[in-house]
Amino acid sequence: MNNKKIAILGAGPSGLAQLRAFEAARLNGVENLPEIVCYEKQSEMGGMWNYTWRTGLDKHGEPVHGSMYRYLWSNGPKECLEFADYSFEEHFGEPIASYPPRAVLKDYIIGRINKQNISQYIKFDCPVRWVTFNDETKMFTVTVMNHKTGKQEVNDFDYVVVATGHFSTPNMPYFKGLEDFPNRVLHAHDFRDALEFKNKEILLIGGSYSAEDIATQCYKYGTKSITISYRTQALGYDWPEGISEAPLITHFEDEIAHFADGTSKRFDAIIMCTGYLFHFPFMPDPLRLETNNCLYPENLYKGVFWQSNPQLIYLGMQDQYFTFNMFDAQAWYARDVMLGKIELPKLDIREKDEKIWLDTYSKVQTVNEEIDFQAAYIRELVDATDYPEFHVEKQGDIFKEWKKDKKGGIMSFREKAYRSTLTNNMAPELPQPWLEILDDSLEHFLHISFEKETNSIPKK
Ligand code: FAD
Ligand code: NA7
Repeated sequence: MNNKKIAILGAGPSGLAQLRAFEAARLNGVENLPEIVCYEKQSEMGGMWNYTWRTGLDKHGEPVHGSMYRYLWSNGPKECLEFADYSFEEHFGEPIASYPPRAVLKDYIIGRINKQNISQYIKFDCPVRWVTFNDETKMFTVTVMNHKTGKQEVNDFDYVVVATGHFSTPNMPYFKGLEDFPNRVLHAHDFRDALEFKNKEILLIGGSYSAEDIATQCYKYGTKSITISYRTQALGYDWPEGISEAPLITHFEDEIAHFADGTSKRFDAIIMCTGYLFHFPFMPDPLRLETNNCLYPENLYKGVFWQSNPQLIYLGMQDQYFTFNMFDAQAWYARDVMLGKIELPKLDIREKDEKIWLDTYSKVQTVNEEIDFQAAYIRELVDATDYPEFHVEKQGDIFKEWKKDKKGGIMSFREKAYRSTLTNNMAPELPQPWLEILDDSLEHFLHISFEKETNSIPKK
């Protein structure tokens, strides 16, 4: 051991990336690795991909982290989130379709971790309660509630890696008259099963990924009518009959919603698809990241190191085109800093670097420019470490195709197939139209994916 101690907060894809990065160093013969503890508030790893039927509070009375719903499918091509050190083909034995359901992606995330016995570092059922930094000892003190023992634990660390995600605490706006709306009002965070809304007329408020995904999913499972109310811009897809868009709500009167264009409609339920708050209740003000959902949060050098104290690292805090491979790129870079392989420059240089990125970001206007911006950010990180090459720019091109494919058919874009930038193999097409695949379990997905060619589910 090099006597350094590292606390990783959260065992979702970002926290697991950090654990995997250190494991990769160990397998490459790096000695004197630091002592690592990962605190996870849930009883399982996988973060957001760990589906839960619970809403509100969990079995320990902690806020439920999960925002994912039962029939969720990947909203972007899997070719753009593939781990560079563990391809989908390596995990499943054969190429699979480009848009897998939730359970398939979770299986893939966990597969990389299980192969290497990384879970030994994770302390489950341990929500982090409070973090402080001592300016004299230059150490953090982390207090966690260990629900397994029923006792609080307090430990000191040289580095703290915050990987607790930012799509969990609902942003819940108020609209006049809402308190008198007699039917169900919920946030996307608490949406679980589209069948709850079968034959109902529902209102979705918000104009981004959650709204479009919950709309298409509810349509798939038999919701009678879906109205999407947007604040800034309509999603503008060629919606099937039964889905429509309206400008923002002005007020509610009993069951009736009134919209800014003077129209009105009665609803059985309202789902707020209004995004999430960055919420770090365990962080004191001087260490707490405050940002909105954007591609380059302020006060982070290289998008990860807390400027005024780079012993504090935030992973995965960007809005995300790229996900798993971006978290890996960040984690490998952070690892090399913690191992002393990369030396951080002084504060003024770090701030200049951040300013250059923020200036570039301020000029970004189109979706394609956003994709290029995030790809360039990842490129810089990847080039500084031994994280394997994964052709992030080519993946950016796939994202640009994805945008076009969604415009071409919001109910069918998941039937498109792309080429892996790792294996160079083409994904097979989804064997049935997405709208017809109601069973999205891992078993069913693998069965319909492989039965044509092999008549069997391949061994993992
Ligand atoms: P998370 O996955 O949120 O994990 C954070 C972890 O930290 C959790 O395990 C949580 O329990 C733990 N934690 C939180 N607070 C504490 C605490 N105080 N103490 C200890 N542990 C704590 N991405 C895609 O690539 N494709 C998709 O199709 C996609 N769909 C999505 C759909 C929805 C509805 C949502 C909400 C997100 C979606 N995402 C998708 C983005 C998703 O957030 C990322 O894929 C990924 O899960 C982010 O990883 P993370 O580790 O940063 O955060
Ligand atoms: P996003 O992408 O952060 O979008 C939030 C949306 O909510 C956005 O369209 C906002 O409108 C809208 N919003 C926020 N506040 C309001 C109010 N007060 N009134 C009306 N509309 C509002 O969150 P999502 O949940 O869609 O997606 C987050 C992740 O989950 C994403 O990565 C997916 O993978 C799943 P705006 O455009 O700002 O006017």
